[in-house]
Amino acid sequence: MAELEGLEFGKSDFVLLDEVTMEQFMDNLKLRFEKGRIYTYIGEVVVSVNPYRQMDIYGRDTIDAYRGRELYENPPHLYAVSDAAYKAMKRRAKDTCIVISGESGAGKTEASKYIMQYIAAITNPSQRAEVESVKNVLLKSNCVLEAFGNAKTNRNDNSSRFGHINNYLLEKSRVVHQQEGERNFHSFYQLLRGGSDELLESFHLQNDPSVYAYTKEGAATTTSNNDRSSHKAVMSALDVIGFTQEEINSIYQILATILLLGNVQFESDGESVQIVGLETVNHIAELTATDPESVSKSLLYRTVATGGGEVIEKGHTEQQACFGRDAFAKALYERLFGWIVGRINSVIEVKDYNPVLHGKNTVIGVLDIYGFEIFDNNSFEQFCINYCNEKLQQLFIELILRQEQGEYNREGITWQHIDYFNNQIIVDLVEQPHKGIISILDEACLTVGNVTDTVCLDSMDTKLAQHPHYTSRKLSPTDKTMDFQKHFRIRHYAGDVTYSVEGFLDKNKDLLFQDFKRLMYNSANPVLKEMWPDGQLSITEVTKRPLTAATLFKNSIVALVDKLACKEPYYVRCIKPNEMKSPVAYLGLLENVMVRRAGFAYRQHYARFLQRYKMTCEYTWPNHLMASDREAVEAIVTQHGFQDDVAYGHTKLFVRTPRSLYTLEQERAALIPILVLFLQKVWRGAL
Ligand code: AD9
Ligand code: MG
Repeated sequence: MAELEGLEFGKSDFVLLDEVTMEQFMDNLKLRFEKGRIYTYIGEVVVSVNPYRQMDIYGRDTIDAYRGRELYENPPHLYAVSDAAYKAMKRRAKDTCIVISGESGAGKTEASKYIMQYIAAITNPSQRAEVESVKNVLLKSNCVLEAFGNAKTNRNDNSSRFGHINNYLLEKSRVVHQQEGERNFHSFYQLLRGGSDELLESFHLQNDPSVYAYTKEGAATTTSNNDRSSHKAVMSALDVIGFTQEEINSIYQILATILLLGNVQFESDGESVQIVGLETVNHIAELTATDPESVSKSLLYRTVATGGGEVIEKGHTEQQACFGRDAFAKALYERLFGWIVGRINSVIEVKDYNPVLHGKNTVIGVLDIYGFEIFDNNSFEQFCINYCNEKLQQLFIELILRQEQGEYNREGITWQHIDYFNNQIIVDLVEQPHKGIISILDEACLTVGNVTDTVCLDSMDTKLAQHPHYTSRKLSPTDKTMDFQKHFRIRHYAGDVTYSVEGFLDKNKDLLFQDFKRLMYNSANPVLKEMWPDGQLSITEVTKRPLTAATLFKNSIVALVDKLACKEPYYVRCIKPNEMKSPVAYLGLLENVMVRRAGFAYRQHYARFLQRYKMTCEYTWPNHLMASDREAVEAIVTQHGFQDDVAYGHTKLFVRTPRSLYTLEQERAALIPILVLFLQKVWRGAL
């Protein structure tokens, strides 16, 4: 069993702080981190600080120490909550979910890997064979999903750019454009740098990312990922997971198609638009098993249904053609990624991505979702990501309160009302029908005519001027950090974020002409065809008002929240060591401590409590003679004089203020060395 922590490591649970202030919280967090303790609890929530170095705390012996134990029996660790989630699932046969949040680079993905590793390791040997194969697929699928869903960003060389539940959350704008210092998804560089000469030649590709419009921005950027060796690992992982050779070929053909598409250029003679250099088009047709004329046509024209039901072809302007090409490239990648996730899911045979299978139907889902993003320049992507976090934060507070309430009810203890900041008002600002930002955006997108980002911003400024969490430049003209033409600001739960409205409308429209969908559906490659089922609709059947990106995103977040709401949640909150303070604020950690302490800070089963503290009371050491454990616990509480600070539940003792418990802990800590000496003497005597 791992050694118990002494007080020199700070308080292992923030609930035990003398006072819930930012100062005390930070002091404790820093002290523990300096002493190499990267994990601390808030009740059952794990707060994790990224150590940025290999820690010797994930080995087999550590796994054994945590297996089947209660939270407080060992120092705080991811393994302890994993075990709690596992036990909850086993005992109550309920789906559980471990939600991991925190900003980019804070360690979410690493944490999710350790959790999966732990659960796989402690699994019942009778299910081993089945689990072994699932585990193998999971480990391999991580490698594949990281190749296709991760990229180098300025915050993290291996940043996950997708939410694990639904591929709407893939940051597909990255396919065609990246910020300075960042890269496209790893998969492109892996193919270009790691693909064999024959393979690249058959794809009409050169082994140089700087040649392709979509990869050249990030080509020079060094990365800790070794693209060449990763390429081999991904190929073999795909094979192990069960992708056929034909499927693997198709995956890489699609990547090649996207790279070539990016290099398609258009020119206009004032009347009509042409493609520059038809060779690339021929190559694209070859790779997608379509014909060059159809490819050209879909790049240059769109089919539209007139009001009278007549179908006509309309030529693009040069700008429209470029826009269409990029939209096509993004959609190709998004569907490819979604299809890969779907295939992996079907191999694991469970509903969600990333779960560790258990029993027949119950699962532990591990949700590693991107955290709040506040950059120098925040765009549509940050707007969506931050809205997602508002929703999760809301669920977090709600569920924690509900869990507390449920526990009090089960134990027959009176519930007291707890006041807390409800961020519903910010969620409403974004998603409310007719009035919210998404609605205003959608309205602008559906308006015919020349609606620009600035026009849309005007409309937002007018409609939301009174909202306490919205700031318009017009109402605060002295604010020099905001540009009149393009900025708006949201006071998020996490803090203020200034968004640039530039590109919002295009990104929200996310318009993909039906012609591209039909082109792909008519491909002779069955894998590609499978990814584009909606290509079979004729133009008159296509709904006139396709859902916008923001609305699709909203729908998938709502579905995600619904899914989480019926699972038993556990939380890991990740923080970066160099900038601890603001995340502590925006993850609502202090609030979390307060909620936890507002009622009863601490609760424990009578038998467990007794086991831990019986040495501190003469009536209970070494054994008690009372009728029940509960009475024995009452004896301990009374002897220490905090009987007014507790409530007795059916099976558990509830302690209101942590101080009472803290006194008990101190006494226990002081007694342990004496006890050890005593036991050593007994032991020697026995020899
Ligand atoms: V992002 O939102 O996907 O951009 P994450 O997922 O939060 O981000 P990630 O898990 O990728 O961050 O961690 C970033 C880096 O921190 C890793 O590549 C490791 O080098 C480092 N890290 C994170 N957690 C640990 C850990 N427990 N031990 C050692 C760690 N290193
Ligand atoms: Mg990640």
